[in-house]
Amino acid sequence: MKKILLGTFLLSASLFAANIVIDQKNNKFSQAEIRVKVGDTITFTNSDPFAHNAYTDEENNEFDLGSQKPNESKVVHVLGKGKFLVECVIHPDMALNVVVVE
Ligand SMILES: [Cu+2]
Repeated sequence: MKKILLGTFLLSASLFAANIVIDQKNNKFSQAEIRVKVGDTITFTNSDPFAHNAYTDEENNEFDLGSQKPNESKVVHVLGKGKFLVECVIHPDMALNVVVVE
């Protein structure tokens, strides 16, 4: 019985994983800070008519989306707890703080 309950719980947890959409528009990320959970996904969509990028060096969630063309979306999986800064290598003023709450 315990095993069945645990299985149900894990299935429910994955069903509740959220996807947060962040636009890259007017040389900004559409939000300055987001709160997410491990297992959530973040979709970065370039809504500008020129290339953007998104990356972080934070060791638990390291990623680099490379060059994103206009209208291109790329998805990142939140892998670890903590707090990190996402930047655009092309536009150093672009910043998104990500707080992983659990
Ligand atoms: Cu950019």
